[in-house]
Amino acid sequence: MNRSSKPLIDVCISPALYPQFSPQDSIVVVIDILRATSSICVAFANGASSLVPVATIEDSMAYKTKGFLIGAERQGAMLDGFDFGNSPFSYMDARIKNSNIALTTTNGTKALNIAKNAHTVVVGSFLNIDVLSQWLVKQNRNVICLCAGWKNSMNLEDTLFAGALVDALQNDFDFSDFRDSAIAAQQLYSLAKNDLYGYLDNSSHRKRLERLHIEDDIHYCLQLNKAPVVPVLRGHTLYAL
Ligand code: 3SL
Repeated sequence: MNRSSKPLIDVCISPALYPQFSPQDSIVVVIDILRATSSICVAFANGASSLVPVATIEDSMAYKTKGFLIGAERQGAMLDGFDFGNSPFSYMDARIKNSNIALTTTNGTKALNIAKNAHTVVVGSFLNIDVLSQWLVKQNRNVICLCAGWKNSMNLEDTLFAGALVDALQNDFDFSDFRDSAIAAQQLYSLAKNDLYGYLDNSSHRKRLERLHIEDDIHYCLQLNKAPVVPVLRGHTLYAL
């Protein structure tokens, strides 16, 4: 970014589109509302020391011998042999305080890994929206919201959060430019904001999670400011700012 110009905000609605972006001088906010980035915020709000987002089940398992707590989700479910799956409630466990965690999920940890080439990578969710937007305002740097989606498809809940963040930043942040995807996300959020849960009624991810009977997780992840921390990626590891 030219330092004399105003920052801009952009939204990448699917990891498949991320190669089109130039994140080297930007802050990338990685978003996986259901449920990876929501659960990561909960882990740090409950005192986790660090969390390594890893790509594979084997990578996560390998951290067990290093004294880490390990988490793994595939098809929405926790896997045998792991301490946690991907429910935000499991990251409220007493073991979380001062722990080091390795986590692999279908889309969220993958998005965190592909964002590594950015200037800065942070984790976004409705659970940390105010503290995150206040921190972003202070950085005065271009922002890219990277929606994890589902296996490279766009999904509603991640784009809605990107729209909520655009909305929050618009009030305080002296943006020169909102890219079309940011405008679209913000308009989607304005349609949904009075009833996020109802708006997502027909969404593919809510339907996918229905068989797991985790409606409480979905309700939890759509609340504002329940986990007011900003997880930031340093090297391969997330820490709370
Ligand atoms: O894909 C992911 O990273 C998960 O958040 C998906 S799920 O909510 O556990 O189904």
